[in-house]
Amino acid sequence: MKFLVLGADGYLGWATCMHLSERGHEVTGIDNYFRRNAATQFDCEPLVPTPNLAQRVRLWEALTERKISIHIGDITDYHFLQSVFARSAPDVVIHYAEQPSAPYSMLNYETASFTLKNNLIGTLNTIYAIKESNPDCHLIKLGTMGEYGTPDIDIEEGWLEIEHKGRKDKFLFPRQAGSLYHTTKIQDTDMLWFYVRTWGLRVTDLMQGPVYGISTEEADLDPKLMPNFHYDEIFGTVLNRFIVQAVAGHPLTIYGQGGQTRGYLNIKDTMQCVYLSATNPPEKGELKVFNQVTETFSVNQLAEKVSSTGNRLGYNVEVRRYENPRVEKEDHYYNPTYTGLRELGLQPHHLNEETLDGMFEVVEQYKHRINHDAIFSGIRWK
Ligand code: USQ
Repeated sequence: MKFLVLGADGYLGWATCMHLSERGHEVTGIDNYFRRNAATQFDCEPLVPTPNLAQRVRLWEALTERKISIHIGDITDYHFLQSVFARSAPDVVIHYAEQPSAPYSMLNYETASFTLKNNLIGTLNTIYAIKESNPDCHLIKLGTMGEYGTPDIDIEEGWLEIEHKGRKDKFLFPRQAGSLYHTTKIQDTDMLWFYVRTWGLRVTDLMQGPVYGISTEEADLDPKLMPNFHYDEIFGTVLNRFIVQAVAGHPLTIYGQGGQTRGYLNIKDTMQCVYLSATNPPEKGELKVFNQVTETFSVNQLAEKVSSTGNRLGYNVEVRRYENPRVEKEDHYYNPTYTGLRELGLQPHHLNEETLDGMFEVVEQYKHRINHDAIFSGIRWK
């Protein structure tokens, strides 16, 4: 298949490019280096140095004799996006090219407005480019479990059948986000569903939970191919942060009571999920939705796992409760369904001692690069 990966320089985008290329597919990637530039601006570089995309593509080719084509540019520039579609003629587009950070979206007016424009116009442009170049093309869009929020009822996989005054119909499951970033993902889903109904596009919307991990089959070939592992308050996800904090001798930063529960997955499973979605496309005029998580944990449970592994490995891990900078429930019901991808063949990598040990080992190697100032400044929701 011919794949176009939007956001090819990101934590998941680059790993996905290699994963698809390794399986013999033709891969083109686009990135505007937003995250690289923001990391420089906020002095929060990733833990492991990541060469730029052109350098990584050259290294990948030298190691595997497989080519990945790269275009540096912005998908909110429609003419740029159209020109890449014309050259690469994709069968599948994987859309990761969004501002992915909840704290960034809540920093100030400029970052809020950037998040809204970048995420919504990027999605609109992708939809138009597909319609104009090849309406049969399958769009795989990364959404987030955070679209559902933390309702006091079970979370279904995308859809909910409602019976009202004796009649029944199926609707998108109610959504109520906890940040402006998460809100843009809801707006994306609404936009996708509208164009699926109106233009008959094929779309898979992946409701992904926070991802952790640094190792993938392909990235393990060379440290320069590793995903850009962030541990800072803006771009780091909670488990990756906790491991770096444990190694750095910084207290684990539990926000509030730590009862916040989310569905998590290993980056290796993101690769599997995206690939399974690509090989099981929806019909024309169908929106498939999968909840892309493999297990659920509270923040307290993650802190407990990291501190017990860290202490076993000889780190003296302190766990501390910080006043929660976010507005979110700290003690709530959480029971999402996530069977769709399992039914397609997903073999989950659960969060076990071996995975944690592996992450500690990599973080220890790059300990000298940890910037303590980037760990916690308390970006407040209000
Ligand atoms: N948390 C802490 N301490 C920290 C960092 C986070 O207690 O040092 C808590 C947060 O308050 C939250 C939970 O851990 O309750 C998860 O936070 P996170 O920063 O790992 O995840 P989040 O901001 O929700 O966003 C991340 C990704 C985003 C993705 C989302 C999936 O950055 O791109 O969409 O996970 S989900 O959370 O399911 O919406």
